[in-house]
Amino acid sequence: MADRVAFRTCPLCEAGCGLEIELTTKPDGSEEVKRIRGDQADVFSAGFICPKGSTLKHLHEDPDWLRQPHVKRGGQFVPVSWDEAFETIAAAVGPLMDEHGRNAVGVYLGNPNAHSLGPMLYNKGLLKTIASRNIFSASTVDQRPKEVSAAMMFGSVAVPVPDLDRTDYLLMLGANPLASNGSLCTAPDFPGRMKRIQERGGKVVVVDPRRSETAEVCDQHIAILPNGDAYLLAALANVLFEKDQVGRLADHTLGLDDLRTRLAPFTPEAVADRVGIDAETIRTLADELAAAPTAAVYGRIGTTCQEFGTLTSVLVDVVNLLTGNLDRVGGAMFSCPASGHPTSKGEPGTGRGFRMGRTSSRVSGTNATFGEFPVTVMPEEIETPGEGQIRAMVTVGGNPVSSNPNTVRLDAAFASLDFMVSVDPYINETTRHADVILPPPSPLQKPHYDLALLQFGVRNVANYSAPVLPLAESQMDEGEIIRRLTAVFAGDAASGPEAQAAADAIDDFTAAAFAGAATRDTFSNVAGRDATEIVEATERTGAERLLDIALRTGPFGDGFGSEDRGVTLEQLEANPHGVDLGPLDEERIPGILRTPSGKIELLNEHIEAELDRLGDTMAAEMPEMILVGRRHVRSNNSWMHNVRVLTKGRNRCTLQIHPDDADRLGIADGGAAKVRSRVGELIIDCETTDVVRPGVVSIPHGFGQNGEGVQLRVASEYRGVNTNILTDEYLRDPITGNIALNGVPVEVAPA
Ligand SMILES: Nc1nc2c(c(=O)[nH]1)N[C@H]1C(S)=C(S)[C@@H](COP(=O)(O)OP(=O)(O)OC[C@H]3O[C@@H](n4cnc5c(=O)[nH]c(N)nc54)[C@H](O)[C@@H]3O)O[C@H]1N2
Ligand SMILES: Nc1nc2c(c(=O)[nH]1)N[C@H]1C(S)=C(S)[C@@H](COP(=O)(O)OP(=O)(O)OC[C@H]3O[C@@H](n4cnc5c(=O)[nH]c(N)nc54)[C@H](O)[C@@H]3O)O[C@H]1N2
Ligand code: SF4
Ligand SMILES: [Mo]
Repeated sequence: MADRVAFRTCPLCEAGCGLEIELTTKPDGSEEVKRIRGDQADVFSAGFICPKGSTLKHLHEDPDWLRQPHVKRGGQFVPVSWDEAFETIAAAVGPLMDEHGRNAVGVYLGNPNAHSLGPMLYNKGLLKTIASRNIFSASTVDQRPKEVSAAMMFGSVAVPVPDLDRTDYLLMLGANPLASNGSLCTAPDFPGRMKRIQERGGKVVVVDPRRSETAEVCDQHIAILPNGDAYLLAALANVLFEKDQVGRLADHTLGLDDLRTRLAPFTPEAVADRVGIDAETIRTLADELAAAPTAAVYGRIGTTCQEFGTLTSVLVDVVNLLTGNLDRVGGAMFSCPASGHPTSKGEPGTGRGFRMGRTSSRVSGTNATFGEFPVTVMPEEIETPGEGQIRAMVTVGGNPVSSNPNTVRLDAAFASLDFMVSVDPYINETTRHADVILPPPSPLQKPHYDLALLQFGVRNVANYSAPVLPLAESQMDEGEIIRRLTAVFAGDAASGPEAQAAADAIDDFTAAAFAGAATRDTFSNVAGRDATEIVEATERTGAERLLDIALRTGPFGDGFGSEDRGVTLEQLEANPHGVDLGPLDEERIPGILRTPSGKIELLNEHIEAELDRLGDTMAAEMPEMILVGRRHVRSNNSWMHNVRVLTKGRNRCTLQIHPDDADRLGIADGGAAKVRSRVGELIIDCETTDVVRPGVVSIPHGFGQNGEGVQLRVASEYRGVNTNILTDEYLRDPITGNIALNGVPVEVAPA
């Protein structure tokens, strides 16, 4: 019997499932987690959970999860106090920045930042204080093309999501939600939502070079050649233009006729060879999309992490527009997050739109997008001497040496740094290079609100989780870690009461900035009010205070008394299963558009150049073998292989290869293959299977935690290799510099 039951949103992936956590009290009065299940009463996930969700207990109890700061002395990590850790950082970065300037410090913000309330709220201040131009994040190994596409078309990072619960037809490209549980589309129980499309008579079509787990359960799988999506979507648009179904949005769109002309060469017949799909199938697909009562096109990693990432992302929404399904129930819609929307300020036509090229990187002149350089230039910026060379790195919740391309080169670059600090719980491929590690508490010890991911919700919901378990004496709240680190970079005290006071001042400053921004927003429910009064009206501190301000001044908020009722943090605390704010609204356009024209902008110089390139490469010869990635439901990027209940069983880090290719190359099922790309080579176990199309091989990422100095007892035993030994940092989406992790030319031979 449980002594207490707590409810919490799972922070591990974008689905954000509600968890029911049973705890018992031990004789010493402390609590222990007994069991974790899906929370049946959760307003969004209704009991759904994947195998990872129940492992928060294992993460919390993992002996390799650091529970106090560590500093490297004589090549060994030793535990130290927080004050000592921050003093060590201050002693190194102060002189380093004095001598070499602020650009000598590089920052990498990794994936878990999007799932952690403290960093989400305080990282901005940290970056501003470090004031370096060398900022990198997981966004350019993942989604930057989608963000830039939205910024180009809609004027802000308002990414349309498929209205899964009401659509009649879902066309999904390069996504495998049965493994990933969905991305840039927050939909707990994505598999169940897909199934219900089928149950109500709808159709689900999956476009993927691999017959993925999702393809297995869909109505039609189309095995495309890697990187073929832009051609396919261009051909679909080409056919759809003839059907004239844009409807209401035609008046709110700029460049429709020009785009029609530009897409004219991309007929289904013209692209068929390049995409590996016959013209008839493409035409039928276009006809079905046009005929379905409602339809949504959705593209993910297989479409963003490839050479035509931004163009493909634009074309996904062009097809949604051409079928009349953009911004319409059952189509591709815009979420309205309770914490405020990126487009909430200003009026249509008042935005600056997407502009490129204001900053370019020192070594290769690569463009920054949204104030960040793509990770693809990180190695050259660390290696190349001269003014502005990166000599120190700060990583927060990231494992780039595992997750970024050409990992061998990046590993050597990290090893050459003068100084490195990591906010991270583990000693892994990346943090082994750190001089100081500042570990966050476990997910069960943190407050949670999905500030980032609810921007992509297929429903509007709000769900706050208080920490389930208290911090140990030796631990520090993650928001506090970021504030203390910020104080160090600001040159404030690194230890003692003065350091605490500096961190508190940063908190107050951030709260004032949040409230100030809300009162200056003409559309806000607190417009024109006094910001100080708003800060004082919340009786909280830290992340909870910022969250309370964001929620109460957001589109569903109580406006600190301006509205009779509305979302507040207090209300969310009283509703541990979340608050449902309803399905997404249609006809948000033109209201949410922030492009300079106030319209959906379809073309610009970047997209035009990409369309030219698309035409130029249509007949290009394909490499003999092409590498793509995949995920497994029991793993999570590079960091959950230390949980034994997830990694047990057969080796999942295999090269999937078609039997015809295996025969031709002399590779036996279960045998080993040597895979080589422009940048590296590795040896891997083979799995001969017709799930991949001939000419395509697939390797999952996030494996290979067996390097020297890695302190992950379970993960290091795993028989895996890192596929990013093969991925090539110079294979990029040209607009964003985002890495093309999919579509890497490789040679495969028996090992
Ligand atoms: N080949 C290939 N490579 C890929 C991909 C692919 O499909 N193929 N996918 C890419 C994608 S989509 C992404 S998003 C990136 C992700 O790559 P990264 O941004 O590097 O993120 P993770 O691999 O998730 O690593 C997470 C790090 O954060 C630490 N961590 C875990 N929890 C917390 C926490 O609560 N707080 C803090 N501070 N740290 C924490 C972990 O110990 C680990 O070091 O990988 C990319 N790499
Ligand atoms: N279990 C688990 N869940 C996760 C993660 C994890 O590591 N493990 N990572 C999380 C993160 S950070 C993210 S970003 C999401 C990603 O979520 P998804 O985008 O769903 O990612 P994947 O499951 O890798 O599915 C991508 C699919 O694209 C296909 N593909 C590859 N190249 C191409 C191509 O050129 N065209 C087309 N059409 N398809 C192609 C691959 O074969 C693969 O099936 O998952 C999140 N959820
Ligand atoms: S799908 Fe799994 S990992 Fe993702 S939020 Fe739900 S339980 Fe957590
Ligand atoms: Mo990701």
